Amino acid sequence: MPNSAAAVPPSDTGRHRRRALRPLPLVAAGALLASAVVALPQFTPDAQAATTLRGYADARGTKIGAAVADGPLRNESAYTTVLDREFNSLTAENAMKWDALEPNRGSYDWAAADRLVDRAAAHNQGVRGHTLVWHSQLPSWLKNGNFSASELNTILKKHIDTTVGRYKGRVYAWDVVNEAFDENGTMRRNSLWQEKLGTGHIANALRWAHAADPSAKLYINDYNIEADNAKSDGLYDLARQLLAQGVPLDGIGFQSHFVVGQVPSSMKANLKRFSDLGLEVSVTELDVRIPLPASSAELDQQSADYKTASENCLGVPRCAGVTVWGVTDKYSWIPGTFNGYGAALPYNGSYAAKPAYTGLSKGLDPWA
Ligand code: 9MR
Repeated sequence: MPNSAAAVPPSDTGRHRRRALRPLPLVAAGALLASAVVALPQFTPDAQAATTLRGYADARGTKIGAAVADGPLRNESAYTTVLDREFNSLTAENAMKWDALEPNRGSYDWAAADRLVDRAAAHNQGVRGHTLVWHSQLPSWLKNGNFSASELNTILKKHIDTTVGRYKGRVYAWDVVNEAFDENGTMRRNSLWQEKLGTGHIANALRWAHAADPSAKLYINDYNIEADNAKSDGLYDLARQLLAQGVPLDGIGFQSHFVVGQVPSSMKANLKRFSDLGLEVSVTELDVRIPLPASSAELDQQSADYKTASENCLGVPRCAGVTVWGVTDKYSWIPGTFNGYGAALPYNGSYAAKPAYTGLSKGLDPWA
């Protein structure tokens, strides 16, 4: 995949060195005002650490995450070096999906999911669980099993009990329900769950997940809901209803798979209306695809898009963080799905930081 990105080693810029020194006067002021100040910003003691994405995210008490592919996690040191240095949250790109966990009924394969969770713990990173109820990536025994509604209900409950229970206390947030909505804002009709169990399966899934791990934040996650549009209106109505019924819904995940130059102008206001319901909001799968080959103007626009998208979340009360859907263009899902597009992530295929990296770090920078 062509990658014409300029390498921008984040720790080599004078701008970052300058920023790293700025917290000191605030700390001194904080000491003077100790009794009056309720919440001082949390500054990292290590100025150099603040020049990484995770340094900035730690400093402002938020999460910067990446979706992780199991292959390079196991055997590519350039991949794990970036992961450990730059991110304080990991999402399994595929390893926690149902087809990966239970390929044959009753026979589980936890190896890849455990690897991610163990690795995250060893590197002081949180884990976002992805995902429990989805129409896609279902094992064929389930998809083709022609189960009755009552059987499906039992199967879904067992899946949630087993999976959430296994990682109890080790996954800080779960995408419990993924992509349940149709584009026009009505419930998706081609989902096995919706067809057989009706809309009630969403509340049930959230309740079961809460029972299995009361400390995990429980999310509904979707795409094309970043703008104020019919789909986000539909989700907003559902979220309000669930909250009114006392269903344990904690947050909304805005996937944020964008095309370069097309971050919706209503994104921040849209996230805020969900936050105003008392819900967390998170950007859960951010990437910005470019028609290939990417020009330097497009890479600069992509950088601006990463900054805007992350600021749109972090500028809203109850934003819990931003996750990027991958690390390097080498392993992005984009070229396989959107013909002619790619270059969607902050690192190019050779692990050089692109302008997008700088844009994202500006969006995260608590001192900007
Ligand atoms: O990135 C994932 C890719 O490797 C898988 O082949 C694909 C299968 O559907 O799923 C991708 O991740 C999706 C995520 O789980 C849900 N939102 C859309 C993501 C991109 O398709």
